[in-house]
Amino acid sequence: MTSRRNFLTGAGAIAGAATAAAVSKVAMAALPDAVTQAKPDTMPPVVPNTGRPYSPVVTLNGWTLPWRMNEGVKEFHLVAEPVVRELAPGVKAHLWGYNGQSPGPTIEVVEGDRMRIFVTNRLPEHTSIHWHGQRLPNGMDGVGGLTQKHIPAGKTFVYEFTARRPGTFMYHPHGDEMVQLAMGMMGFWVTHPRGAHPLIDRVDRDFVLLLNAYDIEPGAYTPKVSTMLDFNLFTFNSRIFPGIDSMNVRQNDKVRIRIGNLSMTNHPMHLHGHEFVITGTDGGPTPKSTRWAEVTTDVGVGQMRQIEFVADQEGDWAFHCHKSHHTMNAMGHDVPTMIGVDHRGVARKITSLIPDYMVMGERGMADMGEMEMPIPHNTARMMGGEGPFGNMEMGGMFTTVKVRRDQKPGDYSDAGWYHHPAGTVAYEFTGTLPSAPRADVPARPAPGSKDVEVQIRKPSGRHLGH
Ligand SMILES: [Cu+2]
Repeated sequence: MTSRRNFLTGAGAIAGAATAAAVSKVAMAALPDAVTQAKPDTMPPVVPNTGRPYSPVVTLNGWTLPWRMNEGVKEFHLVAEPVVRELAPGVKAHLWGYNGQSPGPTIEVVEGDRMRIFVTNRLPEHTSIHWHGQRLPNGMDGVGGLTQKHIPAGKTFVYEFTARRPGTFMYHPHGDEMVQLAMGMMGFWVTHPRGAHPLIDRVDRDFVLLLNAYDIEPGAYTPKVSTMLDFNLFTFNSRIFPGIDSMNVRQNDKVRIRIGNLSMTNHPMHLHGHEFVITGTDGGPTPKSTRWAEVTTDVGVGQMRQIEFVADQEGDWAFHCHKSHHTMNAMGHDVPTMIGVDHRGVARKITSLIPDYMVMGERGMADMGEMEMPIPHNTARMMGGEGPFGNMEMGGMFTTVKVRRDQKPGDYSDAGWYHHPAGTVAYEFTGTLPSAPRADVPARPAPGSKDVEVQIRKPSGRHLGH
């Protein structure tokens, strides 16, 4: 058996990894070590020291599963098990995942590799793993009941197939899926090309992230598993901003971001300051003639997308889902629009009865980001993330691509906030304002005016049918 030292490919990258304890001596004779990772940090790329060479990916707030070579076969060991995932500093969730984390570790192989994947089930119920997007023998497809027996609790099954095409893939259970996906069981898979490929460029940075979502009530630790649409925490790799690391790159790096969606809704993913092209979809690399510049691409449920761009503009560029409730997160449902409604009198009366009563939203929701309303323990702030200019009022599917001239090649560390050249930041105008031309609209009544009780009115005349 390969020694543990050899097994930990790129050992520095797996610092903090620990071997799962409860594997029997008999099992140890055949099973590869089940390496687990306790920390939610972004681990550096794992440079392969056995098998075919490739340029490794970096999993945002995640890690890559080591393997051992066994007579030409790459052997991996996934353990499906309950995990505690830190969603953001101070917020933990009791999820199900693989090898200590949700999502599970990223699996990286090379086109043509033969794999043997041991899957041990330490969940309280049966599971299976579907290798989403792969060409493989039907009986290795992982659909419980259809192509294999479910893996009972406590048992280990073996999957064997060859990586037939390069591309971006995912893995997830195919049995009791609504529960097991809602609990966080999923992972990423990258098959690198065997050599130079006409449609796959060499890139300097190759990031991977899964889009997922949870429904965890404020103060609770465990997701609700019967939720169909009303998820309240939208995550990259089971992390919410400001718990999501930035993607740190060197100026003029060619950057690839691989995105997979295993949530229950689509996510229009948007990059600031650069245009990207889609170089890969579920079916592999896209023909060059189909690539056009975008700044947003919708990633549907069950889909994978690869975007690529040259990071030629220095700065801290936002990268986020464009559904605003997915970036702000945990917005309460059924909150009425209060903008423009003066309810100070009402609030005063209610406060005399309920001292903690707060009226929200009168001037927009931005006050929420700074307010010190007591929230239950282990609850994500609705809008958070302190930036160099104040609160970013984000909380979910949001992070940044930090482009720096002096970021070293291969260095993934966070250089801190961008230092803007003098005169390049939006600033306050302090001169005299010319009067702005406006349409002739009636003046708004003063707050408390007797002749108007409800200040929000539907437009009439031109907006028939509203
Ligand atoms: Cu979204």
